[in-house]
Amino acid sequence: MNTINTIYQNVLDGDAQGVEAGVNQALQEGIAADDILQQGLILAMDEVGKRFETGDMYVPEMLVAARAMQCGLRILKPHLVAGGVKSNGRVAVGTIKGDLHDIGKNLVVMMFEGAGFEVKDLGVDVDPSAFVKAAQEGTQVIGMSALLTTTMNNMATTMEALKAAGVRNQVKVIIGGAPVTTDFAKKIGADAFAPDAAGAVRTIRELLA
Ligand code: B1M
Repeated sequence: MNTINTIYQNVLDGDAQGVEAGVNQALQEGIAADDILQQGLILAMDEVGKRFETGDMYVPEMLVAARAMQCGLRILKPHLVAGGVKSNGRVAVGTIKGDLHDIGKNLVVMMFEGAGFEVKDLGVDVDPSAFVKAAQEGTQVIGMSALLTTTMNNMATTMEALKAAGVRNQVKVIIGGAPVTTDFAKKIGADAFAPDAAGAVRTIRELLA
């Protein structure tokens, strides 16, 4: 089994130490950090999702797999974040109210930092008022992440809160997460949707240009 496959398998098994060892070994072998991320860690989480859907995996195993993935991400972070020196803009990112999924949001935060943005990570289960506060404090871009069809509508609630507070026109809003689409972004009046973390960086550069 090659090192990427070992990492993939260790995420599925929830073997955090195995994932750390695999990621370190892959880096030593000169495998690009982005390949380790996409082909090892992210692919494994996709498989975890599929197994959850078919009832072959349950929430506790999903959580253990997610923790193992996060251990790998921590090692990859300095390799993905290519030392941005000057700030390209101020961004506040959070997972929407009611939603605790943070792996994708953390990746987006990392990529923004790597692209030289000053990032305020608002965490998970973020109340609309916290996004409003970030806008009032001068952030230029609000980033919202949602992984659940039951929570994505809280993005619309947050858009309303930004409007009600009179700060909607001071910020650009970008949204993402598995159930979110360009059409949904248009529907709720967000400025953009990005399908992944790299796309999110490209998109906010365009929005701020
Ligand atoms: Co949950 N979960 N989960 N879960 N979980 C999903 C999302 C699900 C699709 C699984 C499934 O059924 N196949 C399903 C949602 C179904 C639906 O809504 N239609 C689901 C469910 C049902 C649930 C619970 C309700 C389960 C339960 O309790 N019965 C529960 C909800 C808890 C809550 O949030 N209130 C729950 C809980 C959990 C865990 C806690 C166990 C764990 C999360 C741990 C954590 O995040 N710290 C977990 C996990 C791990 C998953 C899956 C397996 C993996 C998610 C993930 O991290 N993917 C997931 C299935 C799946 O997605 N395949 C699933 C990897 C990550 C890199 O991808 O987050 O999509 P993602 O981010 C991507 C893009 O979407 C994008 O960039 C990233 C990649 O570059 N992106 C953005 C994300 N945010 C962005 C923001 C942007 C731009 C791009 O701009 C700001």
